[in-house]
Amino acid sequence: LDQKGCVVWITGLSGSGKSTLACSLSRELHAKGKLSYVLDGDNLRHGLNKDLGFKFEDRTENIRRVGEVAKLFADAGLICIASLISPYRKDRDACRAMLPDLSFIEASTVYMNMPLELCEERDAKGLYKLARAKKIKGFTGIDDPYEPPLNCEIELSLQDGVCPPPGTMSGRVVTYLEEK
Ligand code: GGZ
Repeated sequence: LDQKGCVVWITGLSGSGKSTLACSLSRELHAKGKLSYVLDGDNLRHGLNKDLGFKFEDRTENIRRVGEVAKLFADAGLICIASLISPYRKDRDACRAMLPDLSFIEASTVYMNMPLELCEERDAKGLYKLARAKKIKGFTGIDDPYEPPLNCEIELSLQDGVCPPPGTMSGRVVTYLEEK
């Protein structure tokens, strides 16, 4: 493999575009002949992490496990793209510390500065609606916290009030990876 493994960690609210960015990034890397693999929080909760819910300790364990798996992929030389809300700074920092010799890029998605409005407007699965109706408790951004990164490598946000297309955002990540 003519590439060095690394982890691209995408954090942000539900509906902020993490999975879309991960998918776009993976395609773009593939087109450049780079091997990548996407670890999606929501998908992994059906298998590896099916025993975990959304309370504080469960989220911590969720992030820890995905961090360990991401490390294995990176160790195998892949560009591992992890896409999880990962709301707590301490959990993201713990993942970073797990990967001392590897690149660890935490890319926060666009909508973190004015996230709720947009994310809630999208509400692809209707979860925000349920959270507002108190039918789901502890939903990130509604009645559970999200701690924005203080030291992220790439911050993606609205441009002139508009969300850039996924290709533009993944392009920024690719450029960053290439520069590294
Ligand atoms: C946040 C929740 C919750 C609660 C279900 N809080 O947008 P989605 O629907 O498809 O992706 C979200 C997913 C979050 O899983 P993560 O593994 O990324 O979360 S964390 O990093 O915080 O462990 C959302 C859905 O699960 N979902 N209930 N209460 N998101």
